Amino acid sequence: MTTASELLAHFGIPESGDVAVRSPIDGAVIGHVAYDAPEEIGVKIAVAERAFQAWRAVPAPRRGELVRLFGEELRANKEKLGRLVTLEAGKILQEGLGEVQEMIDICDFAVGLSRQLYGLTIASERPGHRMMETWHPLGPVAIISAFNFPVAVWAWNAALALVCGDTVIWKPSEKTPLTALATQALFERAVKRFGDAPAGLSSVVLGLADAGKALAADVRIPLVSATGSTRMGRALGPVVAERFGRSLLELGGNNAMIVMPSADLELAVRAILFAAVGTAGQRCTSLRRLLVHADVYDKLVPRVKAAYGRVTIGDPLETGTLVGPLVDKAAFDGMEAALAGAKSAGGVVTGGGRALADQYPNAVYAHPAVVEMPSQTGVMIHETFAPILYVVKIGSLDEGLTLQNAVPQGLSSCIFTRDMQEAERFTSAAGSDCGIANVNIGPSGAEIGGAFGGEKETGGGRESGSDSWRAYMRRQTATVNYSNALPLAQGIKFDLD
Ligand code: UN1
Repeated sequence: MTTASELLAHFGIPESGDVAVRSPIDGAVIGHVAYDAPEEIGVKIAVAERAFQAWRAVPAPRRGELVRLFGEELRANKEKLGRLVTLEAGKILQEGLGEVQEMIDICDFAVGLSRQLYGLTIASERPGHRMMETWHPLGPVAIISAFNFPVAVWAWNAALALVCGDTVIWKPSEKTPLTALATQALFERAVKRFGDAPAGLSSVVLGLADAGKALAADVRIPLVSATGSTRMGRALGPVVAERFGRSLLELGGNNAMIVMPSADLELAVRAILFAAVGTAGQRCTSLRRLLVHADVYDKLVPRVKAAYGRVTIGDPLETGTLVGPLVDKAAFDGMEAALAGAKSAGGVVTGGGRALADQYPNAVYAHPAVVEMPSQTGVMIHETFAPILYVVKIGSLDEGLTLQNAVPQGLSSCIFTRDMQEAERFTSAAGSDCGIANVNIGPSGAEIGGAFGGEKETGGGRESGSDSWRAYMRRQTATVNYSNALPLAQGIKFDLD
């Protein structure tokens, strides 16, 4: 069993600083860090700007080589970094390892991408002219990440940004600074092996909300990519917009599953369990609303409750544990408040409440809760970052779709059905309004190959796969005249005689 201090020593993180970092597993102090003062943040931005001047001139496939080396470091350290994720964020080890795998996958994706940053050539209306679209590096990118995916979401952004020729400045959640420092240490190992990379391609800024705000407000940072709550996005987005910066927001979700009569209920129960209680309900893609057709309601819901009853809650490092701790007491208080609200709206709660309080007096474990609601009201409209699954009975797919879309968030969604027409309707223009729409798969656990993100209060940003890389580059339309004349567009004549 590797301890936190052994892991910190392995990654070369000094145990100094005046801010204690506690593990959500048992509340024990697992390290100390120091927050950056405003002047230090300013220096890091200046260094990132200087590094960008050099990095943008390095051929993209060569930039990809650095990301390839970083992927190698991650492969070699998957177990150790995954364990540190579990210690610091509290997710079970399987999920900690999965998170590092997601980093490795996006590195592989980015290496391939480094030879595919394609632009278009466009037919010019003028003779002897060529028109083209070129994608250029953008500048330093600020990445603000959340506690629940303390390293993978940074990697989605950083791996792409680096092959695109940008530099990155990372402000991790104040709850998870150690995994950020460990990741940065692995990145620096890759830089060393790479040889001639400019200093300061990536840096970590530690601090509270003010540090994020300082990055959001700085004109030297053309893109701010922020993952977290809608509240956080509402505070940061206007700061970036005010200076005409670009923001890429991945905010709250309130993800639903529609279960239709033809569904494979066995599969549905397994998907519900992973999506609703996995990561203790602390994914932005966690399943929060289950919309079940009346024909199968009495078959499915008791099975879901029975499965909940068999879930092992406990130490996330132990094999067999499916539900680890909530990140802190505030998360538990939020869960209690939501359950009280649901009850007063007529909800019938199964589960909920604190677990293992005697064993872990300084940590917070919760029994996942299933809440049968008379209708989709009040608390269900809000995202509560905890393992609460609201269940509502529906009479038709139309009703299910209406309810699914009737929340302010628009991240992920899914349907369980074997009916091809229902599945196609769900993913059609008139179906789910979310950024992610799955058929016979839960709403969480997306692969890196697709664009990740959502609509409405989720913020509209897209990270990770597909053509998300374009957000990290500057588009330039260039027209070259190789003739001896100067024909004007739109046929305009503008001559002296
Ligand atoms: C998040 O919770 O912010 O699809 C990201 C998923 C993961 C990423 C979640 N691949 O659940």
